[in-house]
Amino acid sequence: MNSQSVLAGLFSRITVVLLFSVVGVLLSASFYTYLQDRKLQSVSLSALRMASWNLVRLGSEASALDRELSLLDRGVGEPAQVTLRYDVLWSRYDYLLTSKESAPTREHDNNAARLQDLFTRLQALEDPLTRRLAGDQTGWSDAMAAWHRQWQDAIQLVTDNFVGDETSRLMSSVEASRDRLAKLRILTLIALAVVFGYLALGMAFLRKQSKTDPVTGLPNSHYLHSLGGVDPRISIITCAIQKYTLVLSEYGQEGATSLTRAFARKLQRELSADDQLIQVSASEFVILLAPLAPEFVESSVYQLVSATRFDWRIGDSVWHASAVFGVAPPCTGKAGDWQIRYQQAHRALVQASEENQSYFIDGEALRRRILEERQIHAGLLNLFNEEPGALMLRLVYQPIVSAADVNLVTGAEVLLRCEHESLGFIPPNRVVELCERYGLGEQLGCWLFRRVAAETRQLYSGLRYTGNLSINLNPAMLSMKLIGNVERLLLEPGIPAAALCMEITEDNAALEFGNINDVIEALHGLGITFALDDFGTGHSSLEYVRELKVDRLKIDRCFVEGIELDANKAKFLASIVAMANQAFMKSVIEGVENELQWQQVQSFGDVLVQGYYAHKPMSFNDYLALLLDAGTRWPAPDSARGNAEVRV
Ligand code: G
Ligand code: MN
Repeated sequence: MNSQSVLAGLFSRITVVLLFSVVGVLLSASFYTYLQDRKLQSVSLSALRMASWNLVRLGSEASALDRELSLLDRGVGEPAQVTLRYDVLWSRYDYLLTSKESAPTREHDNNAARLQDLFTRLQALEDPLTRRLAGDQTGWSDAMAAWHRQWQDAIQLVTDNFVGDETSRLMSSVEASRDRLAKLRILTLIALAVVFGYLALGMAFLRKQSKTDPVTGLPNSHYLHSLGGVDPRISIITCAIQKYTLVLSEYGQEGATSLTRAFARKLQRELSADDQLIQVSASEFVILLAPLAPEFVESSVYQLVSATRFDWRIGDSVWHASAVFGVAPPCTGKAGDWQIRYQQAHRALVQASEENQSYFIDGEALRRRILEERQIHAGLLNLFNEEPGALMLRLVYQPIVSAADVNLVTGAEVLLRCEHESLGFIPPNRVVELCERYGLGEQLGCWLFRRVAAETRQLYSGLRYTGNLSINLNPAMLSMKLIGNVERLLLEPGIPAAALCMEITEDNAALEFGNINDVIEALHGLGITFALDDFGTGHSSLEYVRELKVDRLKIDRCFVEGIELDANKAKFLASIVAMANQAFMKSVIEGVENELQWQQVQSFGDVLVQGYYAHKPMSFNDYLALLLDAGTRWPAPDSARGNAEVRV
């Protein structure tokens, strides 16, 4: 953590700006020096060009004039040649003093003044020369002497510009400039090397940063994806914090972050130094569990499950934190791709959380179950879309009789039977639970309503039967939409409301009592009754009995078991019936399987009985045949309501 903050300081905005400014200054300085050097070089070059051309011309032209003047002086010269040479030299001075190209020559040292002086002296020669050419000798020897001096000065000017101090000074300043430039280049190179190193360090830092979670400092998903492989003997465990989004919505980002930290700490405490904890998202971790004998994997996972089940305090409130785990155990056979094992761990986690388990370990059985579930799901979709499919659902009816008379059939409970082409019979609870999980609960309920109406309407229209139809409601049905569904799918096709009894369980009523009672009341208004199913198997049964406005209590068969052998058990069942009576609820005793139990139940008075002793669940045709049997009695049509026998 400390080295991280040092690194963070190293890559702060100020450091970056400072470093780049230094490099910027160095670069501009060397660019400036380069320009200076160019200028210096160009100056020296033009100076040299001047010396080697214009001044060379000046020297030779002056010498040519001197030659002609000497001949003239000896009386053999040709006047035309003298005049020509004089004019040429005259033009040369004029050119050097006025032309643009000669500017560098003039600007060098005091060339301009020296040239001007020489030009004036040449002009002064014009008069004596004109006179000499006309044959007049006066003042000629003075003029020649002046010319010799002048010629000498001209040669000196040429010489001064050729070699000597001037040129070497020029050269040494070029050298010095080159030297400065070389030093600056080295400095710039060093600075660039520093920047390069800095950038390399920065990149390494960024790479490390990108593989670390900023909240927990744990390796993150980038790290996970960068893994080339995972030893097949290592167990891959995925872990998800439960209801994380709820924490986020209740306590905000800060609260959620502190929960993530708490989880990371709990997990870390459970793991050894050889295990690896990776955080793949705010609420998900991956654990690479060091090689372990397969039989110990489950206990390790169990430890992780219990370690991550804790009361997390935030502000004044307490959150019951927990996590779900999915495990890919050590690979025993041929080592496959670790990514596939990671996926399997993930699938186990999803399955565990869907089935409300705290963990699942991937294996043949789990994979088969997931596959089966997919097949059932596909079958359900076909069924609800009225397409041909591999899953068949049908209804069976289990008659409910009066304890006073086993032949008095007061109604029947509609039960679901499921069969799959390749999977065979499937427990209806599994199908119901699967429908709930896949969001098909309401569709299943509607399918069931339609089917019940199609099969049983003839009982109520043709036979004028008044017995009950008890229908199990799955949780998704239990909403205000139920009223419309019941009206449209059951009442409109011709099932009398008074015949309908909706069974709800404690599990699916584990919502707001108020909301459920609203639904119950609305259906009560139509004349439909309700039963609390599987009474006694849940956790808060009595509260449900008190709170829910149900008409019947279906006492679970676990209370019937053994009543024929144990008087206390019988008394206990009797007291439940008494309690139901007190609450104005009719009791339906489930699971009466034999004669002795039947006799016991009969002694409880006015109760209904549903069990194998009276009837097993049967097809609709068998149920119809039973009702039509001479020995069977039904509740009388005119006494359907208020009759103690059939209180619906
Ligand atoms: O929980 P609910 O009452 O909806 O479910 C009734 C289930 O109990 C049906 O699946 C039915 O087959 C079963 N069942 C009905 N009567 C008996 C019985 O006497 N003994 C046993 N073991 N099961 C029964
Ligand atoms: Mn039931």
